[in-house]
Amino acid sequence: MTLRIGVIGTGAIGRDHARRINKVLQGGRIVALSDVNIASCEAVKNDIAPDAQIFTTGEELIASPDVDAVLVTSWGATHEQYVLAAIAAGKPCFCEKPLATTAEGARRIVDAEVAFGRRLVQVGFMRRYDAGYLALKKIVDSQIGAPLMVHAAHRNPAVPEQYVTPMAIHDTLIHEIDVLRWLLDDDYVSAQVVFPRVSSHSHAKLRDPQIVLLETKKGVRIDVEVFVNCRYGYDIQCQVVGEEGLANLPEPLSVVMRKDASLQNAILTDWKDRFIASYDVELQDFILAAAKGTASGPSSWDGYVAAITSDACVAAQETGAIVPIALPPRPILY
Ligand code: NAI
Ligand code: ISE
Repeated sequence: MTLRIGVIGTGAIGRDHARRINKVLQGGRIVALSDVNIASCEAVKNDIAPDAQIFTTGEELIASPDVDAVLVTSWGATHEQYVLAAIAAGKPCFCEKPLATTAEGARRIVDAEVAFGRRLVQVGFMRRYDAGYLALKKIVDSQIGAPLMVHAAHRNPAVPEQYVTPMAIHDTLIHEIDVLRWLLDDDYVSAQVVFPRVSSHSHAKLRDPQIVLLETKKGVRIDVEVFVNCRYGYDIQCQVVGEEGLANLPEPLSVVMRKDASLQNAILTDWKDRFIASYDVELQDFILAAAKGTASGPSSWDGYVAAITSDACVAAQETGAIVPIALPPRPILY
């Protein structure tokens, strides 16, 4: 059986996910598209999904009897309404990060899924599927003793003009928020944000770079540098220091060249290339689970915890204080 998939939001990542479903992965086909910008739907239909029907609204796409499962890849603030509609229709739903832009919104999704009684939602935290992070986790779980500290960095070469200070948390750091709690099998108890000197490549509404300090229940101390105008490339670093040794996230494969009296290897510049294989694996996982009427991988609960942590980090940005993070009890569905 081929899973009939509808995509809501056909911008950068919606288009890329549609491409991988129709041209790379097995078991799924894009049959429906929706976007407030109809021209972007038409472009995806022409280039990638010729047999897709275009719907005026995401809700109509979700309700269509021709759609078995939904990808929500529109702007973050619109995710909640579509994920709730997919749950109400009983259809599996892959939602890009963030699950919702507030913790209250993410909680409404958790409550709706719990009331439905079966997992339907996978959140697009693709790093859990990344070969490098999986290899790092294996070492952290078995080789370096109890983790004590994590030093991480999330660097983008540049960001659009509309990217402002809180986005460093809910658009960018949110990947570390999720992947580090998965890597350490732990939860956060507090957050603090400190600001170094501002880069001259930033602008008035963006304090860049930032250093986010997180503490976990087990007492691990984490520092994450978020630097979104670093210029030199798209660079994701993660080092876990344990009682018996330390482990680094592997660098992406790159040829080392000796030339003109220098030693060089290229650094990627785009998240699409850095995590290309992880996006493939996460969506293949979604298709397999959705064909059975359910979802696996990062859950609504993970999206909710990320939203709570994200809110605490934004409060920490605004106040300069150490902000406590408290999680409600986890429903047994998760
Ligand atoms: P984008 O701006 O390129 O595309 C978003 C699309 O959503 C646009 O075509 C826009 O017209 C459409 N849209 C906005 N409101 C809508 C609505 N109410 N209904 C239907 N369509 C609507 O943005 P991009 O970069 O593709 O990001 C989309 C989502 O994916 C964001 O939540 C972002 O955080 C996430 N993302 C995740 C990445 C990852 O590494 N997992 C990487 C990049 C983005
Ligand atoms: C973007 O939305 C992503 O999710 C990328 O993975 C991240 O590196 C970037 O900072 C975000 O803007």
